[in-house]
Amino acid sequence: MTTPPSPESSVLSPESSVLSPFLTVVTADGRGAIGVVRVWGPGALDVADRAFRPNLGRGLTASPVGRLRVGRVGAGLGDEVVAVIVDAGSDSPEVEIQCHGGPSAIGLVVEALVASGAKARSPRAWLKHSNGSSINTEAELALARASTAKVAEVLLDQVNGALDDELRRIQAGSTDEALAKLDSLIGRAEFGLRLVEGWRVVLAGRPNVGKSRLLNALAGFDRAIVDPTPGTTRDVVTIRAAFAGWPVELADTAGLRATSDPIESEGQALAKAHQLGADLVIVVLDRSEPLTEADRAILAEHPRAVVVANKADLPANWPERAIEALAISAETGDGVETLVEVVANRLVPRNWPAGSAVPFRPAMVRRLRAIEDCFRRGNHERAVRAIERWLGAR
Ligand SMILES: Nc1nc2c(ncn2[C@@H]2O[C@H](COP(=O)(O)OP(=O)(O)OP(=O)(O)O)[C@@H](O)[C@H]2O)c(=O)[nH]1
Ligand SMILES: [Mg+2]
Repeated sequence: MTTPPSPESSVLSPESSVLSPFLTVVTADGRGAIGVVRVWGPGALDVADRAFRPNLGRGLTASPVGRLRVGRVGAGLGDEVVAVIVDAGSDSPEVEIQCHGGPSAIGLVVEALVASGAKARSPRAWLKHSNGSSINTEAELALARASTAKVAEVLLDQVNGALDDELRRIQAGSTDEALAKLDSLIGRAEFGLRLVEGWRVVLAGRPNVGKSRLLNALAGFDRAIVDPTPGTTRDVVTIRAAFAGWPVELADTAGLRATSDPIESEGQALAKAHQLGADLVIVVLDRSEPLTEADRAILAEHPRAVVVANKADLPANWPERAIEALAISAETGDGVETLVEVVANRLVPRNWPAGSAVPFRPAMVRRLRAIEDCFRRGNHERAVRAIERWLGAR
């Protein structure tokens, strides 16, 4: 680490652990058009001032709050940046530096700020300092990584205080009201947790029924190998997709049948493990061939599965009503859209009105259960205090 050029305007040095300001890369990892770095905490203005070389005029600290300044930051030529003082208050001074996106430009800026005396901190730490409750912070972090617009909508509601407000109502109401509200909140947790992690859907069926073809049809591109040879898929092949706007990790698995091939049977063990952990299994049957014992065994294993009768473009080999299944053709795409709808409705059976409180982290669900437990035991006081601590925590 290089020492900053004599900081006359400040007593801070990079080593002063108590007073040194922090820097946080606010934009997500990876490539992007711009990168945003915030410098915050005591001494933030001085540190940013030392790192910033204006194209025109005096140093950054001479600028009023909100005025955009163009200049450079970083060793050598550095990166061309826009810097702006967001808050000049002595309590929480803060500077935003907008540089080019991508790891190398951001790296240059971060290095220069560290050399000027800032310490790198996580986005979580920055959000915690900036305001809001711990729920608000978690929601902003989750929102930054939201994979679909629908997920973002629900998380934005939580950023705007839907869950905090519901907790306040629980705190203010009677024990009975609190218990009813907690019950429905906890009932939304399954949905909330999947918003962040995605739902897991797995294709299952005997070899050659068209699982891989269906995965490709749902993906919209050829991800898995499709071949008339039974036992083609050995590994679990996954794609990320959105079903009616809900994020799904869709997995294709090895076809299930008796086999003496050790690799194939390893693939089948993986397939079974994956199917067990799934939120939903889609059992694929081949309607152009007679139903087999293997088909029936797989159906019996997954009584809650969505069942499809694939290869509907070929002459049928069993009557439509023999089994309750959705006729589709992975080859032509017929019925695939309906399948997507059916799956989405199974994953998210109901829509809560906009602005609903939704817990979306396992720790939140644990907290809700603990609070519910207090109310159940008649310990109203303690439950209210637990909510207070939660809402007060940053
Ligand atoms: N006509 C027709 N053929 C299909 C359809 N779906 C799949 N196939 C064909 O059936 C064969 C097997 O398809 P795959 O998708 O590889 O089957 P799989 O279930 O993944 O098979 P394994 O990986 O061996 O378990 C290929 O030749 C596909 O082209 C369909 O809807 N109609
Ligand atoms: Mg396959």
